[in-house]
Amino acid sequence: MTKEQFVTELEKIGAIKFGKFTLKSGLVSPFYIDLREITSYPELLNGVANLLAEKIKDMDFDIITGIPYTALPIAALVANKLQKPLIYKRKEEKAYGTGGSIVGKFQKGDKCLVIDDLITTGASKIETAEAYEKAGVEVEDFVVVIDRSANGTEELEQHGYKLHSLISLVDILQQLREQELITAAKVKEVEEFTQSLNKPKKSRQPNAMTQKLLEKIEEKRSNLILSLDVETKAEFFQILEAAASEIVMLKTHVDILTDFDDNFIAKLREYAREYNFLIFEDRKFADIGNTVRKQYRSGIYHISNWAEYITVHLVAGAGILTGLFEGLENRAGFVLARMSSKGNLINETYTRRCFEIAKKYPQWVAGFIGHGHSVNDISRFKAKFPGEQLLLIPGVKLEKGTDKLGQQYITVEDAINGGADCIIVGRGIYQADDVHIAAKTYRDRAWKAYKERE
Ligand code: 5BU
Repeated sequence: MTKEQFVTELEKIGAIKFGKFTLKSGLVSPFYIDLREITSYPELLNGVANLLAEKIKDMDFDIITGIPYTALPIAALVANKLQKPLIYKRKEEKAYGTGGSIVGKFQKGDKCLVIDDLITTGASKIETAEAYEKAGVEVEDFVVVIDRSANGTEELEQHGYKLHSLISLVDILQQLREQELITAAKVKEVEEFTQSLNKPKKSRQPNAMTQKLLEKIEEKRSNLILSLDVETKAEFFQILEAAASEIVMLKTHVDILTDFDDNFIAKLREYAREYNFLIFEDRKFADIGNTVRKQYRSGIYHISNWAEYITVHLVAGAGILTGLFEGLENRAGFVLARMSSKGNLINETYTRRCFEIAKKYPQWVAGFIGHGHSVNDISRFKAKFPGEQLLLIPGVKLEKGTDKLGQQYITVEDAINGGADCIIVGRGIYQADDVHIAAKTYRDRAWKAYKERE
């Protein structure tokens, strides 16, 4: 089977499609490639394994792996054809039994060639390589069946890895165009889409973490932060599964969980990667610098390892920021400049002092948590921010109201029209009968108001 025949067959079985597809990342793509089902077509599977084997046969490696699930059967066949041993890494953490997460025999220092079906960005490949390297396996080369990436090659190169690809998206477009299976307009649309992913992102913000959230908002077209305040992992992931495609960031209160363990964090990060959202632990640090440093970086939760953002009370003074963030990269806080609960003790002087401190430490403050009783009240509050920090507003529901313990809710539209860059919603979503529909409703209403505000 030639590469061209392989592409023709892929198109025939619907593994390459053109249309409008909402990706897990929330982006809408004009094309979709999914090689999962080639296992149902022995000739295709064998054909691609032959093409890959031919491509890599002279490369220098001792063992082969495939990234589960899609690439694993392909890699098994390639390994067999070249008479090389195969290893693989479990996708899920093992709950019991012996041994680590790598299956198969290897020696420390073995050079492993990694096969994958596709590449979009290099991030997950780099993570795989790092996991193998931790176990003593060396990784240098990646081979993918289809390179549909914008800049995966460069990204891998920056980390010292080399990407080889069998077929590129450009090859596919060219061939299908020649066969008149797609229009010239479609080719252009696909090219523009991949180029838009590739655009160098200009930094408009002094704080890289403010910028990071802003970019994610635009990329995912969502300013919804879900506050997932439930007590068991099972419930947590069930709700997350239903809402993940709609949110830009997930807010946790990790200490609410009754069955927290390290697997929770691994799984949470996997979701964050797959569904393209950021992680925010609402820990509300409030002690002296020396203590918060330990609370943040140590203990059972090791929050600084996994939460990109945290919340911070400045009641103890500026030392808390140094204690938390000094020496760390890609971490920032949201300062509680106002709260949503009735009768809270924050007054205007306190809020102003928060802004003054944040002005001195722009590198550690991505934004503020705030609230207000009206659109104007919130707008006036935001106008006093010392820089371009973001405003996140909790206490948001579809209708105004309160709960029995003093929480005060404003509407999605009031929050956004007042200047919220993101809304934080908890019970409005996770207690809904249909979590997905609720999340989508909040997301759509917030996004509409946000775009109309521009
Ligand atoms: P709710 O279920 O939408 O009321 O949850 C709101 C979440 O936001 C919850 O996790 C609170 O701890 C968090 N929150 C808040 O409600 N009000 C505040 O002023 C701050 C945080 Br700060």
